[in-house]
Order: sequence, then structure tokens, then C-alpha cells
Amino acid sequence: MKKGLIIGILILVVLISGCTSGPASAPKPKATPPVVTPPPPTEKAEVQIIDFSFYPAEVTIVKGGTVTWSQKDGISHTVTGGDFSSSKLNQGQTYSHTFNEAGTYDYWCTIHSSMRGKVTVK
Ligand SMILES: [Cu+2]
Repeated sequence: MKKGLIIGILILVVLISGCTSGPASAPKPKATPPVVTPPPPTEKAEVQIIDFSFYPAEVTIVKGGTVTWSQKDGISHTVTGGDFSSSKLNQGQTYSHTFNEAGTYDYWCTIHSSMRGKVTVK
């Protein structure tokens, strides 16, 4: 009878240790941080004018690329930069500009000076 008790205790010990040294305590694989790379410049970019904002506010295109703005707001806006400008755009109208020189081009709306955007040409 005593031998059976010892075997019983041994089985119990094995079961308990089996529970604690399971996969939970195995070393976790190191999490690799996500690699954040900016989107490559494209030949064409689209900017929407919605709710007094240019969206996205910043786009990057290649030299010779074209940006097209789509006016979706109920109020008229312009797309005006240092050497380019649309006329007053009403809802549903678009304006495109081709950028042939590399650089950074800030632009805005002449009616609402707080509306600003940026085109980067690479
Ligand atoms: Cu505006």
C-alpha cells in the first residue's frame, strides 16, 4: 500500500510540474518591429478637397509627375502655389498640375488661407 502511495505522489508531482513547464514558460520569439517605409514617389497623385482640407495634405511624386485635386466640398476653393494656381473650383471640379522640377511646393487656398498642402517632387 505504501508503494502505491509513493507512486501516486510521484505521478502528482509529474503532473504539476508538467503544468508549470508547459509552452507558457517557453521563451517567446522576439517580436520584430514593423519596418515603416514611406510610400515611394508615384507619377500621379490625387488630393481630395473635403471639409476645408486637402487630403492627403502631403503627397510625393516623381519629377514630371502630375497631381490632380478633386474638389468635393460644397464651398469653392482654389489650389494655389508659388507658380501655379487653379481658378475657383466648385464642387465636382478637378485641377491638375504637372511638376517638372524637383523640390517642395507648398500650396494653399486663396479664399481660405488656413487650407494648406504640400507637394514633394523627387
Ligand atoms: Cu478654400
